[in-house]
Parts: sequence; structure tokens; C-alpha cells
Amino acid sequence: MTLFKQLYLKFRYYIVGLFYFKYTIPAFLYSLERDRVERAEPQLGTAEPFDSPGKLLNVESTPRGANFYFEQAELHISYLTRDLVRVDWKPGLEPIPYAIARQDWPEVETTLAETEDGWTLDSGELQMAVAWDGSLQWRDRAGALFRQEQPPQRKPEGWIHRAPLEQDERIYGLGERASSLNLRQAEDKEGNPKTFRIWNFDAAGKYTPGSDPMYISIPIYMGLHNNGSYLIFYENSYEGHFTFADVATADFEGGPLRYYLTSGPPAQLLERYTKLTGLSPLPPRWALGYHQSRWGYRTEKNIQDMVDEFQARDLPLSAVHLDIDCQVGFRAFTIDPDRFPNLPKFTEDLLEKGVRFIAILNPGIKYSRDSNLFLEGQLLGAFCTRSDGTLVSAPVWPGWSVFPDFTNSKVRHWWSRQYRYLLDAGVTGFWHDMNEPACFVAWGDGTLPPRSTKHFMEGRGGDHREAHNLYGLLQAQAGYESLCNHHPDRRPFIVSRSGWAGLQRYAWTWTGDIESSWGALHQTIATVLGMGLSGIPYSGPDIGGFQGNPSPELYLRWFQMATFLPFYRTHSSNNVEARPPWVYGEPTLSIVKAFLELRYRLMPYFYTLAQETSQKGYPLVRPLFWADPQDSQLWDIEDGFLLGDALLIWAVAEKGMRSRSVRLPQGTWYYFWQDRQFEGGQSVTVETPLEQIPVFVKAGSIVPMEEGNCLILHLYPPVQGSGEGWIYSDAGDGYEEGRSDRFYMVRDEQGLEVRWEEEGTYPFPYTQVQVHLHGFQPQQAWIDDREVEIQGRLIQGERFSRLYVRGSD
Ligand code: NBV
Repeated sequence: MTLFKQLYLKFRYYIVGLFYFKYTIPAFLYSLERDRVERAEPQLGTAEPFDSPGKLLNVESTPRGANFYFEQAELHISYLTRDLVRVDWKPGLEPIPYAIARQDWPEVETTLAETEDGWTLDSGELQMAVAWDGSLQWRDRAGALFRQEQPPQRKPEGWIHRAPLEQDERIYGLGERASSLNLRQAEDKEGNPKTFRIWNFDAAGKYTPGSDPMYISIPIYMGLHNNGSYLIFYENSYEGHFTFADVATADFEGGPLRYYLTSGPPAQLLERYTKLTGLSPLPPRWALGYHQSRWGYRTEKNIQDMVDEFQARDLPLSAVHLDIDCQVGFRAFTIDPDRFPNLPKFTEDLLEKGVRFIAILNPGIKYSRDSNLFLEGQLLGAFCTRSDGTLVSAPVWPGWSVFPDFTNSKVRHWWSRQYRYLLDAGVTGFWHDMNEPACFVAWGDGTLPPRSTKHFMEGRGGDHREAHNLYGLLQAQAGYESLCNHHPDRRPFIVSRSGWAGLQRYAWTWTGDIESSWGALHQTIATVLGMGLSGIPYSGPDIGGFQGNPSPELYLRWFQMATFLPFYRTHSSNNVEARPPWVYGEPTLSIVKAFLELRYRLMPYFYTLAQETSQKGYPLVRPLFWADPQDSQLWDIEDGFLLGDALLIWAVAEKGMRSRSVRLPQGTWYYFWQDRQFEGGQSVTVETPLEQIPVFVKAGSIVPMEEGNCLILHLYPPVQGSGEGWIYSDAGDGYEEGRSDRFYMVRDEQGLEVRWEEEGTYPFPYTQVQVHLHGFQPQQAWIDDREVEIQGRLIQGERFSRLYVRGSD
């Protein structure tokens, strides 16, 4: 190592700090100016506030529900389906339906009836009762009361909506949170129920468990208690504050009181919510592989060396991510030609090795006449302005920057054209960072001035208070459309740091700049699960944490857990050690390699889950209560998760932990590493040597794995009765039709029968098939009535329509 490099490593922290110093004065000036213009902005507050809507005066039935007229407000109830209702308290601003993916709902028949206490409206699936004072009660098909709401309160701007909670009720959601999974359990510093802020926020370089708000805030939550479960989504993009004490309080700073409500088990709730706000499209198959990233790869050579090392060590790799230091002066849509002298050739060579190139993109455009992008955008009127037309500018990575107004479809279109040059140079996907939007400040919120920054809002006009939480969503929409148009035969890949309801239609996300600590590793699970329950199925952490140098053990445990999360990426800050899998030496490297290989073997399982997500909106990883919402022992678990229905994973999130107790949902579970059987509905203790974290497979599952051209069907027989599994396959990218292979397993006294059914036109992608039996000793086997050889617990074979195995436990 050269002396210079040694000195640099020693003083890196200070050197990087010196670099940031150049932003200090602009951040100070910006904060001053922001406060000045915000103070000068007239307060709007035009609405007539009230503490309650007053008495119910009149009721009128409508094609999909009813309208209730109170002294001071109107309540419009519209059933979109028999179990999904839209509730509108008026007057109020009509939201621009950015979150909503569907408008054409067929009519729903409802029955309106007067009662002693007011009125009821019923679809047969979901019944609501409106009392004379405007309080509401919600009952499910069986008549069970699952939610109550107090009459809403109108503020000069915004609304307060309160719903008394059941004593045992748990609350999940609100988008991305660094909180306990059950939000009702979270406390503030004084020990009071925590208030969560709905305001997309750059956790600025490092956050710890408990930080709030985060990058993606969504006013959605799921309530779960002994009488059932439901989901509520407020279609209001303004800043809000949610508290879950005896009463759930949703307090919005502006905008309408419009919300959607549905009840049913968690899986059904996600299905209904994603019918409303859209499904996540099937990603390209490679995206489910491993991604290596680092803020600090500066040159083609840095990346080339890293990829070569992956190859030399036979470590699988699907993508590398380029951070801002690959750009010219941190400017959007650039990659420095001096440091990447032959980008098209470089990306082509990488692609030959199966590695995709993902480029970072920040929304701020350098405020400079030297920037064509700035000049073009200014001509178009593409940037956010104040009401007098002056550009809103703020310091961010390229220096003073201006911000595209993505609430204008013309601007989204203009922005989407800018991806072309990088796409032509072979960049496959994009990583949208700093899109809360974030900027550098000396005090206050690191974003645009909320009142004085004006937005087009599709022609209706509005300000940043309404547009802020939508910003990342609309940038993702522009990016997604660009990738679709540019490569109509490929599926887009975008990872967006910020977003709102509906982000799942366009992008994945990651959990941002978390510190490197055991607590942060534990936090990741609740954050990822909470996002899944908020409709965002694809997320994952910076493995090892963003800020700090994890110990080999922490890195390893993080890596092991992330192997089972949708977005599988190592990333870290520029002032910490580089973190490719080999830096920690042995035994870490070999164990990491084994987990990487396991992830790639599990690809058919992941891909099938992704296909399910694209049709039903389920998150790939799910809280344990998903398997049995009635088991209250599962409601607060936040260090374990389900991957699909078949796999149950527990993190090892404590230094030196070599065994741990885990709770199993009802049913029978096989321990993945040894095939030992455990009865569910209880806690069991398992060993957690460095080579393993707890992984269980549900009895009755078929877990498909692949090795080269061989499909391996791992059968985990049901104790009795039947089980099933399926595999979705297609070309891995593009939009050609795929195929489904479905397997049905039946256990009888003598053995196990498996039937295989095929659907779809895509040719079967494997040349060999192996059947691997777990927890079951085969003695004789027949494929389509022809006896076949058994090797231990393995049956080598080909495709079959019926397999029968005689044997016993
Ligand atoms: O672009 C630099 C980083 C990036 O590595 C990280 O993943 C983002 O979350 N970015 C934030 C901006 C700087 C943060 C201090």
C-alpha cells in the first residue's frame, strides 16, 4: 500500500468531511432564505373549522352506496367492490389520483336501512353504520364489529380522524418505518405512544432504530385484533401525524378526508389494496440475484477489478450499482467519460458475464447555464418555482440545484427522455436517490420550502405541502415509462429511495442509510415487513449497514438474513471500508458463498413468488401472523419472517448468539438444515452456529430449486393429507407468455403421490429433474408406473405426470 493510501485510509473520515464543508455555506444560506420566504407566504386556511359534522339531516341512496348530509359536512360512501369502500368526508380538495390504478369499478348493490341509532349500509360482505352524530361502525360479513370511528374534526386546513382501538389491537404499516413492527408498541422518549410523521424524509447519512420519519411515508395501516383485521388507506398526500394509543389518530395538515377501507385476513387485504393502487409488475429474473454496490467505486477499473474478483472466486453476481462519484460533478444523467472511457463496451463486457449495470440518479439539476439539461428544462418551464415565477433552488450534490416538477405530465415526459443516453450506453436500470426530494440544510427539514414552492398538479395548481410525498412516486413513474418505451421488450428495473402509495407499480426500494449495528440488523426485518404490508413488496437493506464498519460476524449474519429478502444488495458509505464478500477472509467468505449459492438455487422459488406478487399483490416476505392471523402469539414477532408460504426464517441479530428460541406457527415444520420435524404452535430452540440461521420449511410444501439445467423438487411431505407447490418460468425478461408447473402431493398409508400438471406455452426450461425427499425414507419409487432407482433420498428422473414413492418417516 502506498504511503498516500495509508494516510488517506487513516484520515478518510476527515478528508471526506472537508469535502462536505463546501456545502456548509450554501446550506446555511438556503435555510435562511427558506425561512424568510415561508414566513412571507400568505397562510391559506380557508376552510370553516368544526369539531364535529353536526346532526345528520338527510340521506340519499346512490348507485354504489349513499350520501349522508350533516349540518356542516357531507359523507359519501361508495362501495368499489363488496368489500372495499371509499369514504369521502366533504367539503375538501379533490385529490389527484396518483395513487389509484383503477377507476372503472363495476356497480355494487347495497342495502340502505334506517335504524334506531342512524342508518346502515350493507353489501353483504361489509356493513357500515352511520350514527346521527357522524360516528361510524364497521362490521364484516359475519356481523363482527372490527372498527369504529368518531365523527371527524375539520381544521382550517386538513382534518383529524379518530378511531377507538380494541384493547388487543395491533397496528402495522405507514410505509417505511424504523420502528417496531407493531406500531402501537412504539414509544417516544417520554414513554408515550409514538407519533409517526407522514412526510418523506432523508434520514441523512445515518439513521438508527427509532428514527422517524423515513424516506417513504404512506398513510395506510392494518389493524389486527381478536375480532378480525382490516386495512385503511387515506388518499391524502399532505403531511400527517398518526398516533396509536387507545384511539388511532390521523391528523392531516391539509387535503381531503378520503379513505378506503377493506376487511378480511391479511392476504386478502393486500389483494384488495393492490387492486386499488396497482400491482408490482414481474421484475426481470436477474434482479432477484445478488447486487454489489458501494459509494466509492469511482472508475471503470474499480468496477472491473471487483467483478473479476467475483468471477475468480466463483461468486455469483447479477448487478453492480454506480453511485454519484461516477458522475461528472454529481450531475444527473452523466457518467464521467474520463473515468469510464468506453462505457458501451464496458457494459457489454459486463453483460457477457451476466452482470447488469445500474446507475444512480438524483432529481436535482445543477442550476447553471453550463448545463444543457438546466437550459432545456428552464425553456420548458420544467422546474418548481415560487408564485412569482422565480426558480426554487437548493444546495444538493451538484451544488445549487433546481427541481423538476413531476406533477406535470409534460415534465415527466421530458424527464423520461433523458434516460436514453445512458440506456444506449448499456445501463440496464436506475437507482433514484435523494428524491424525497432532499437538499442540504443547516437547520429545519432538508427539502423544498413547502408553502412557497408551487406545483402544477396536472393543471389544478398546488404547493409542495401536497406534492412533497408524491415526488419520488412521480419520478419513478417517469423513469418506468422511459424504460418501457426505450426497451419495450425488457422489464424495467428501478430502485427508488422515496415514494408513496402506488410506488409498487414502478419501482423497488431499499431501506436507506441505516447504521451498522446489531440493532439495525434487527430493525431491517420490521422495516421490510411493514413496507410489504403497506403494498411495497420489493425491498431490502444495505447489507452490513450503510454507515460504519460491521464486524465480520455482524456482516455475516446480515448477509445470511438478506439472502431471504427480495432486494439482495450490499452497499455502504464512502467513508467506510469497501465491503465485497471476501474482505473478511475465512470462514466468513465460504459461508457467504454458500448463502449466495443458496439464493441462486432458490431462484425458481423467488421467481414464482414474484409472479404471485404480480397477480395478487402479496409481499414476498410476510410477518408470521400471515400464516395464522388468529394466533396472537405471532402478532408482535419482528425477528422472523415468512418467505412465501413455505419458508420461515429467523434472524440471528445478536453478537455471539449460537442458539436461539423461535416460535413456530401451527402445522408441522421441517428444520431446513437437518430435516428434523417440529410441531408448530410452540417455541423451540435451535442451534445457530456461524454457518446457519434458523430456516424452516412448512410440511406439505414443495420448494423448487435449480442447479444449472437441473430442476430439483424438494418435497416436504405433509404429515397426513395433501400439499402443493408450483413453479412459474418464462424467458426471465420481456413479455412473452410463461408456463406454470403445478405439483399436488398426497400422503397415504404406504407413501406419497405427486402429480404434475403443466400450463402455458413456454417450453420447460430444464433438461433434468431431481426429486429430493425430506423427512421421508423412500423404499421404492415409480414414475408414471415405471419403477425408478432411488439414491438415498434422491430420485433422478425426468418430467413425470405421476410419481409414487413408497416409504416412511
Ligand atoms: O449517493 C450517495 C448516497 C448513497 O450511497 C446512499 O445509498 C443514499 O441513501 N446518498 C444516500 C447520498 C448521501 C448520503 C449521505
